[in-house]
Amino acid sequence: MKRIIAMNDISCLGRCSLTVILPIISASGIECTILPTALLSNHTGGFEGYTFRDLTEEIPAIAEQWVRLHLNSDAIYCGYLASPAQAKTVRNAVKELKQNGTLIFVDPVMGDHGKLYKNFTPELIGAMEEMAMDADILVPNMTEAHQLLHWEYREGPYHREYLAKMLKEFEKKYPHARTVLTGVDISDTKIGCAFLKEEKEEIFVHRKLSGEYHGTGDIFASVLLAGIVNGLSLEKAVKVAGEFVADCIEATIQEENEEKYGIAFESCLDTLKERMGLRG
Ligand code: PXL
Repeated sequence: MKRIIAMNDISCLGRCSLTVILPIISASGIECTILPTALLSNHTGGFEGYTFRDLTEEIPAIAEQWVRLHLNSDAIYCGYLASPAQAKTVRNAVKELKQNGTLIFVDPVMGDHGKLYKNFTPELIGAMEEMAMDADILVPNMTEAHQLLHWEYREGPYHREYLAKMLKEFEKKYPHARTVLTGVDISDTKIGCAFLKEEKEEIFVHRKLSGEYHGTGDIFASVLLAGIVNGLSLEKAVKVAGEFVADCIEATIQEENEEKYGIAFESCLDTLKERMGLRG
């Protein structure tokens, strides 16, 4: 069975980070080995307050133990980082655990809708830039993409030329990575993803639904990575991830849950393997 190591926090309430990554990767028929970086009562957006336990100290010990066990992995997935010190520790752990052929997948979680999440200092953003340098696949949303390039934030809708320019800039600044821009506003009714294919920008568009749900980026990224590890092309994996997110949001709207409680992806989990062209 394939294996993905997911280094991310556990936000106990609010459906994001490991509480969505783990079930989605598992439901895609891939073992998900988790390395929790922090424990929070809930995510840092939308709720009044949160508790936080930093698990940075545990990371090197866990990574060393896994090296002793010769743990192999098809991919390592890194996301939310709690502090610059943690970023350094996570980068070291990735270096230790990476083998020939391990895909490094970085979701540079920093903010959304033009705003940074709480706690994101310039130093932490700098640490995220360094992490992005290690990525084979990098999946910033538009808020994060502007940050990573040091561009002033510009709201959508985004035109093809702007996205092409941005992607070319990513190719220059992060030459090692294939960058997929996510959650790209195309129009009032359409949202999509953009990436370069043979030097030309490709834009995948799907329907935009109302609501700004927490954890959307984590769900998209988990399906995308699971699809790639299952052998789908980047194009096909982007399409599967976009459609999955849209279907989950539709299911969520029917439940009339508040946006901070995240996307009700549970009812769609059993469709993942089929979407990825896998049997049973
Ligand atoms: O989904 C991104 C995310 C991950 N982890 C924590 C967060 C957020 C977004 O707010 O607060 C702790």
